[in-house]
Amino acid sequence: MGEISERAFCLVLYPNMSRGFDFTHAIVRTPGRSVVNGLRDDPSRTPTYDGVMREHTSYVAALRDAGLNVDVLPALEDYPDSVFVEDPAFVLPEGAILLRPGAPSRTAEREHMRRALAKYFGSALELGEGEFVDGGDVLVTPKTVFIGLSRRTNRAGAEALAEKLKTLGRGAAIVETPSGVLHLKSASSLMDEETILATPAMERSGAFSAFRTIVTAEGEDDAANALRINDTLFLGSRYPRTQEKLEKQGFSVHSLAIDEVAKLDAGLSCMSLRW
Ligand code: CIR
Repeated sequence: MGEISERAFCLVLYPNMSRGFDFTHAIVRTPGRSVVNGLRDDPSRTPTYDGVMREHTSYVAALRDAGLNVDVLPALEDYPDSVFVEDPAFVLPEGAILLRPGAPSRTAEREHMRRALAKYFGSALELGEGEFVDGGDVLVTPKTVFIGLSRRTNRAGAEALAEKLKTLGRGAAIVETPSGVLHLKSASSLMDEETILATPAMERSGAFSAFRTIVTAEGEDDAANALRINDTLFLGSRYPRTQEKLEKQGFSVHSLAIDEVAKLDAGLSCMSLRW
């Protein structure tokens, strides 16, 4: 069976089964000038507003080139981290779930996201009081949605999200995020249906033992927040040796500058919500 007919066959049998990187839409948010005050582990690393804007503009253009219809929301000056739209919500073609970001300064972002998502999804499911999940801790793969426990995502939140996912027809697995990183997806991303790019610590954790893993090159752990969209694999341009590894495995890599957003502990996945 050819690749296309096999996929069509699977979609008829398992309508919720997707490859995990087939998207038509994305939501992004323009960075505010306040982005320079965004949360970060190392306060001495402050990005410039112009630098973040430049990287964001290239990112939006790249998403459009990858085939997405991109909805650009206006900046929210009161919320420095609101450019990282991946964290307050989680979306699938089947529906949207409003999450509850684990950082108090980001709590209100979810109400703004509720309004933005209503246009596409009507009402969204939502996590309750005390159920904290950042979207950066949620990794979609064809059969399982992985939810990482982290400084931002607690067990109550992960379990509540797993329940909501069940109502959307998706199975979930709750895993530990390696210490020292912000989110599960700071340490892992989906390259294709069966391959995960992972940091050495993530690989050692065994969370993705059912997958083929490609481990980031030495000293390039942050490369693990890559982003596959349709046929394009995006990787931060600061990681030439990981790029070489991926290319040796047959991936064609499109590199994007993320030097400024990296100062805010962010990478490629955090600047969009995709479905
Ligand atoms: C934060 O600490 O919340 C932001 N400075 C970075 C968020 C990155 N989000 C993501 O990777 N999904």
